[in-house]
Amino acid sequence: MNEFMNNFSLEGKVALVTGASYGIGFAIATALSAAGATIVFNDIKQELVDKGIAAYEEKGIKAYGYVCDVTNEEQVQAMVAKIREDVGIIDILVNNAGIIKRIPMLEMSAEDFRKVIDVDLNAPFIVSKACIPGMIEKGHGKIINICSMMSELGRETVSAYAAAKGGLKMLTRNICSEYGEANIQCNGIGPGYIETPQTAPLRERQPDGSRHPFDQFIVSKTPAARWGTTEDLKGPAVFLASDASNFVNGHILYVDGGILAYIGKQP
Ligand code: NAP
Ligand code: GCO
Repeated sequence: MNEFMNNFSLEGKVALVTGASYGIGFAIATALSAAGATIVFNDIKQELVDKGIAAYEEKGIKAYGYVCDVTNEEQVQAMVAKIREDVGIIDILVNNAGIIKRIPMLEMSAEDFRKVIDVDLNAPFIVSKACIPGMIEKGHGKIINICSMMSELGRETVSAYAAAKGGLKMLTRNICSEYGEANIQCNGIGPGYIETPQTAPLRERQPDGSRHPFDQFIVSKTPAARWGTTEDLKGPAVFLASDASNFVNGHILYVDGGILAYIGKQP
């Protein structure tokens, strides 16, 4: 690789991607691995961690998997300490783990609202807080928060998710503000609508075999005229995890096919 391209290398770096047994987290982890990083991931269930390890092995990646609920600060602190023992200090953190509950606000319980906020906003705070001391010790660090278009826009039934992802955008900017001096860059990736298990209900074929109305709506609202795939997120993730982005801080990089820039086709 020529000298300039070495800026995108993650050789010798330890990357923790939360909730990365499958989906966006898994794809981002495989990309960071391809750039040279050692991959560490977690999931809530041992069976999913085991499945994840096998899935990484199928791609020729030796990943380190840990059972940890990212909303539980004690578990997170213990996991980060164990990772330091087993693998090393975490250089790159991708706060990917997330849930969504699509419920009209007036039908949503406060408990359900809190659950979404807990995973999608409180957990990135908890995991970042656990990883930053090690990054300070090493003199560098990269934190990538997986935000969303809902960090900018609302829509029916996703009040908790939008509130959490909007908050995650501002947590990203605050970590940037508080730890930029320690050579820690904290940025976000804001995926558009991506084909993963989380959005499967929005793409289900109708009984008559036609496409889901929401599927058609998103394709019409996206200049790229398609849903994103996890492949689309790999390059942006490697960029934000690498030295090539050392002066990019507090930025949310939207990977959305242009949907946020587009008012939509005249009916
Ligand atoms: P996904 O397929 O539902 O995967 C989410 C992952 O997070 C799963 O591995 C899940 O594990 C894990 N997780 C959930 N709660 C957890 C917890 N408390 N502790 C540890 N792990 C936990 O979702 P995805 O589509 O890949 O999305 C990944 C991230 O991208 C999320 O933050 C999501 O909000 C964001 N995003 C997705 C899209 C999209 O269109 N798909 C767009 C923008 C942003 P379990 O299986 O054990 O629950
Ligand atoms: C929804 C979708 C979105 C995507 C993503 C868009 O119900 O609107 O799940 O929220 O997951 O966050 O960026």
